[in-house]
Amino acid sequence: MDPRIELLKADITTLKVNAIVNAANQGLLGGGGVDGAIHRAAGPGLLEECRKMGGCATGDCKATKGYLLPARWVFHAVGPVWEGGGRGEDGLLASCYRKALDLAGQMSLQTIAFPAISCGVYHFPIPRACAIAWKEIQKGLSRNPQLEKVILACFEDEVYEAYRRLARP
Ligand code: AR6
Repeated sequence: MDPRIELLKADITTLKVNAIVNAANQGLLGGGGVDGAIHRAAGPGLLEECRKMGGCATGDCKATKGYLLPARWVFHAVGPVWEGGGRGEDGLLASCYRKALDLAGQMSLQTIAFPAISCGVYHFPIPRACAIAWKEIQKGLSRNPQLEKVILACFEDEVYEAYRRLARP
């Protein structure tokens, strides 16, 4: 496993990294799950900035400041809703990770943390989502050598175990 990848059982809102990724929706106006937790921890400034963003397409990612979070930036990525796998879900999920990592590269960031995008309310099968994330992170790390750490914040044991299996040599 690339030593720059770290698996953590953690609430992503507590992490002191340059950017945390949010599993947002197209409206970017908050919601439940990790999105709700990020908005609560960041305070009202985040929603105010989000209102000016004009939403975000599925598979894309947009940056805001982190406000009261320990993280300086929030990258709002919109994962696909799982609809059985025949609607381009794999590619759209891969795109979220790719765009977030490349945005970190463009912004010269060193550390970024991801939740398991689409693995909650959007019902993407967890082992499949983790395999896609894993592959995109390896590729993103080789494209962006300034990245020093990518944290996979696992809120659920199932996500942590899926990554552990992928990390095994
Ligand atoms: N830290 C890290 N991971 C978390 C946290 C947390 N504080 N809270 C939940 N998770 P979800 P989605 C995990 O539902 O499936 C929202 O309403 C959670 O256990 O947050 O992409 C948005 O507004 C799961 O593994 O996101 C959208 O409408 C993962 O984060 C919609 O849900 C993602 O679960 C997006 O759905």
